[in-house]
Amino acid sequence: MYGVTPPISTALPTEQEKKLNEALIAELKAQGTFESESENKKRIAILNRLQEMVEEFVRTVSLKKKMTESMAKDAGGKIFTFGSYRLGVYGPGSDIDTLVVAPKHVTRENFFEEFDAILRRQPDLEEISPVSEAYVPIIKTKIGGVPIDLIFAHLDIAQVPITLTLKDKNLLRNIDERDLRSLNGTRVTDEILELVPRPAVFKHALRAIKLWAQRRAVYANVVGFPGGVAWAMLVARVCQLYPNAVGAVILSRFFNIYTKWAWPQPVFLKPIEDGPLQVRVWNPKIYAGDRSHRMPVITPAYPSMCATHNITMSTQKIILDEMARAGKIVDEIMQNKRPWSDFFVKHDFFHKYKYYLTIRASTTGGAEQQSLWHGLVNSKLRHLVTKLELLDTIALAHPFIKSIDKVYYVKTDEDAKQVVAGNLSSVVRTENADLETSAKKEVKTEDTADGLDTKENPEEKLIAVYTSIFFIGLRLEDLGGSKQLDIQWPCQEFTEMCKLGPQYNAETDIVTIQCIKDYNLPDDVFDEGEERPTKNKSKNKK
Ligand code: 3AT
Ligand code: MN
Ligand code: MN
Repeated sequence: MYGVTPPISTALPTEQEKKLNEALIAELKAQGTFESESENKKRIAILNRLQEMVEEFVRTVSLKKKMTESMAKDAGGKIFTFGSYRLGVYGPGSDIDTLVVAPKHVTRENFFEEFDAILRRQPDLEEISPVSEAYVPIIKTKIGGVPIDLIFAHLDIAQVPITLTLKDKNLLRNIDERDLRSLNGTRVTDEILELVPRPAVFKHALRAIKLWAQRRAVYANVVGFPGGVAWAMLVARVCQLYPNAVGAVILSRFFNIYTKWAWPQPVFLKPIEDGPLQVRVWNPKIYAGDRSHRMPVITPAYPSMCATHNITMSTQKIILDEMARAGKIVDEIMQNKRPWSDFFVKHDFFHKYKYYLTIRASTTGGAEQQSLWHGLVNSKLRHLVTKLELLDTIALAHPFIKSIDKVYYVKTDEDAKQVVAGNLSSVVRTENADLETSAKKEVKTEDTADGLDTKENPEEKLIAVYTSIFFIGLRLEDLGGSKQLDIQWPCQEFTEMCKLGPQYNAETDIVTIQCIKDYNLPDDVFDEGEERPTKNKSKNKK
């Protein structure tokens, strides 16, 4: 038996179900979610190289610490993966999330010095950006065209043999919190894969759920929707309940189960385990915070945590509405009345509401600062949502999962102030800002060494103003037109909260909030040829 209850059905798939499943996989391929065989091979080759680099790293550090050559070699070192690569649901744009595990005597400082140096010696290194002070310290790189996230943990053991697994929770003894956090991703994904009856079925179903959730804009842990790990566990639980079903059947059961689920009853993949550490394990009987989780989905590896603690009243409602909608569509697909492509149709967020809050985070501090400032404001959005939910004028506050990121070039400080205030008339040039990579171009290619100074360009004298706009759709309570919408208090609290973040720079950063009507949404949120909301149509909305 897989999971905490017996299966609901052990039925084998019918011919009809097998056909529908093949159609589903064909649609996933047509949608471009799979990677080509040659790209796949490239990832495997890079992982093999990373394993060799880690062995070299551990050996070098060991020798520096006066170990003999043979002891240094036996010290070992091993890479593990987590994230979408480990779960087998990665696509052409995915990174490889990699954990480097080393023995006790190899430290995190060694990782950011010695291992960083080994990476920089790779001839096909394209980008590298170490962030040693992060909550989970990380080196973000790109090697041979493949983005790779590298995190580090050292264990309280003298050797890390290639046969080591991270299953044993006693390995968590005598390590610090950063090690613990770094190990968690791999330990959780490894367990999920062990707890599903047929990993191949799980991967197809999860690939479909992931694409659906992204298209419907309900995939984003930071703003209050399930993230990759939570969606994976939700799919895994359904796989446990239907151990012999194919992916298409898992999907149809998925929506049926979770729209009827008795939330806040938690979703578990196995009973919660106790362990050897003084750390908090999810437990609503003890912790009031855990009792407030609306749709708890609990990670299986010790120490168990809730992967969905960010879900709010509004996002829960949105998730359940989307699930109900998807359930109807999948039912009709299963009856051969519709194609799978209907299931993956894009969201209609920018057509759904009459009022939208636009939250504009700007900086004159450059791309790197905007990357930090954007991240900070983004991480506080769900708090704005919960504050809005408290108002009796607001029925629902719907955060959108993406922002519009631009960089505006202007001539003077005064013009920059205008842009920050939303007046774009003095803008000389506009670009889309790629915050993921623009800050991370710390590369050592041949042309950067002398290239930077030779690029004398009159445009370099312009001032860059980075601006990200976040959106929250508002559904108002029907109060018979008696009450005015007053959102001043939540907005003020929110901006103050943003300014308390350590990433905020009072000299360069600003956040402003506006409430606009749907027909005033910026053009950028609509696809080419997409019909815009108009004043007339707006009247009929709430
Ligand atoms: P992609 O296919 O890479 O887009 P993914 O699910 O692998 O999807 P990520 O690479 O962003 O997504 O994240 C992989 C895991 O890393 C998920 C989560 O456990 C962890 N993670 C990601 N971002 C953070 C973060 N800011 N802080 C802590 N952990 C994170
Ligand atoms: Mn990833
Ligand atoms: Mn990643």
